[in-house]
Amino acid sequence: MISHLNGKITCAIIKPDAVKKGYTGDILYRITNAGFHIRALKMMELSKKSAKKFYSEHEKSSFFDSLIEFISSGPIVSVLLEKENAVKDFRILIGNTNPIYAAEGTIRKLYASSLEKNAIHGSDSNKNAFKECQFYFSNIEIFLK
Ligand code: 3AN
Repeated sequence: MISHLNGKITCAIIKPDAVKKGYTGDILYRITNAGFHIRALKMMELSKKSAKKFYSEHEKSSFFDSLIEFISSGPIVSVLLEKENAVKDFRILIGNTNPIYAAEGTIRKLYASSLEKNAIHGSDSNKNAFKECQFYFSNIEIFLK
């Protein structure tokens, strides 16, 4: 069981824009330097079908089609991270969804190019963290013994 990790894990995705620009190593360094432990990691490409499933909560948004196109446009790196207060601390580390409003030193301020192509994803709640980690790492129990 992984319930002992409730509140201590989050799911990060380094998005196609950042992977294409070669920022993966720098971003992972910033994440681990901020005290997050990498418990699982993989580089992959999302099919449109999987992308739609992952972003299903946005399916009524005007930007949905474009978001699906973008997130499935090239390799991504999905990462299962562990830390106390993982979700909240990771959202602080990555910064505002729109890099224009992201604080100095945040990952989106440093590496994102636009509101859509914003370099990195971080879960927004503990519930979604588990859901998203399971989406990318179906064998999650192996990593989180
Ligand atoms: P966050 O990723 O900060 O939780 P969400 O969940 O509101 O932000 O949005 C999911 C993703 O959808 C964002 N990371 C971004 O890539 C994209 N997105 C959000 N709002 C817009 C928008 N107004 N126009 C285009 N893309 C957007």
